[in-house]
Amino acid sequence: MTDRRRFLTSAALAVASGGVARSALAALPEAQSQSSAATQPPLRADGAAYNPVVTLNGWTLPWRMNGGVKEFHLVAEPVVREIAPGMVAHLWGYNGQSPGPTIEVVEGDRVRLFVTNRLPEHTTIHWHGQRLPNGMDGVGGLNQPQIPSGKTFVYEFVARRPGTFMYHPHADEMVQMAMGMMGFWVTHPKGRHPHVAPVDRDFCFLLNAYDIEPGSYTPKINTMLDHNLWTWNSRAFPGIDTLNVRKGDRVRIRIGNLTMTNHPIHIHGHEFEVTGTDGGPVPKTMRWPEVTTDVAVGQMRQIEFIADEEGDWAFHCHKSHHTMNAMGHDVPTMIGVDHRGIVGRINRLIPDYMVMGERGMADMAEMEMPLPDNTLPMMTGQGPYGPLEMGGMFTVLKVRRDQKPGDYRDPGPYRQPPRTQAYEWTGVTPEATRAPAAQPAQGDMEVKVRKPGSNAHEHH
Ligand SMILES: [Cu+2]
Repeated sequence: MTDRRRFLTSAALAVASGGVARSALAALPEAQSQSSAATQPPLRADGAAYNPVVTLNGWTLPWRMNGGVKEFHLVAEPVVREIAPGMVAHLWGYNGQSPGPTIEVVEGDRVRLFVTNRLPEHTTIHWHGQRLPNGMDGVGGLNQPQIPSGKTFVYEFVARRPGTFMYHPHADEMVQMAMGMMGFWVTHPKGRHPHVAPVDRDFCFLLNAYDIEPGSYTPKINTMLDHNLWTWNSRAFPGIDTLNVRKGDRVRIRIGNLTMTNHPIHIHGHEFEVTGTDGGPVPKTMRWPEVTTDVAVGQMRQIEFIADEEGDWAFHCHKSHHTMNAMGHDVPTMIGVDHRGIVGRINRLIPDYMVMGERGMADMAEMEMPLPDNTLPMMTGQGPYGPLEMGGMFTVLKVRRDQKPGDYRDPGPYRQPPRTQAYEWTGVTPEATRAPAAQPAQGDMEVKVRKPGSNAHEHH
């Protein structure tokens, strides 16, 4: 499926021995590519003093050393990305994926990045948050000419500041970012840093969003806010991998937002501190506990906590529309509407009319609803106790006593110890005080019927 093992081997060799022929070093570094959307294990370089990051549903780009310079090769190109099982999107990205691979270096490293443009139009790369020479900042037209289709440009600078950064085009930005072009950059501190703690697990992902009509494959690039796919690293629940950690681990999660709205990221069962932004590490005296942090547009938030509560803990964006997939929008509220008797009459006009949401929307998650090709159900995912009724920006932090250090595999569902789970009350239920029931409107009734993928029909 992938040539990653070979890439890792050749990268490791290059890192270990510098054992690449002088003539080869005069050429471009091999452009390595990844075809799997599964989380790849961390890229451990020989002799590196840092604990490498793990990119959720992504990977880290191997490099080669050339005369003391770390060389990377990014290729901007059209890619096919699986958003979740059952749906693929035609996006633009880097080296086979959207987002592109994570670039991981150490403070003080001199970095040379070859950027080859295989898109049908020009592009550039802006290195969001970095201190660098003005001509390396990547704003097309302002700092450099755009990189034409088919050409390769070289960026070179020293990673001066430790921290978490992003990269993305600064050329036809609305289109290229709506198509999925973005990636992460992590600069580890050189030696011990007063505001950067060593951690046991270090995860990163980008918030992104797409508007892809059910049944189609390419995002609508002009959508500003009303996206129907809210994704982490171009994956929607249940396609987002879980964050698997050992009980007692210090966990760092780096979250960058390159969507066009803010995302309040929320964790269950633990409190965290924001230990860094794209402006750098936050001094310890300036941190406070949170369970939700808003990641505004163009921001990065780095959160840290001790994972000391065993279990399967939800981890998600707190905007409820962002934990839903396509088809959840534009549905009228039906709570309290009694459809009995009406469905039969409507069915004579519209044979496949279906009642949606007269008791709430939870039925949607269980319903065997026919979907158009290449789309995801609005509420989905199965847990050990039933449907999760989630989508979009949702995953699970799995904390386990017996997860081995460095093991990122999914340990499966958590089994609660006896008498530690909510249970049904089977004793006597006292009569509760109730508000008077709302009276349904009498007389004429207006019913609005909508089918997925069709225009609204109104019947009176
Ligand atoms: Cu959100």
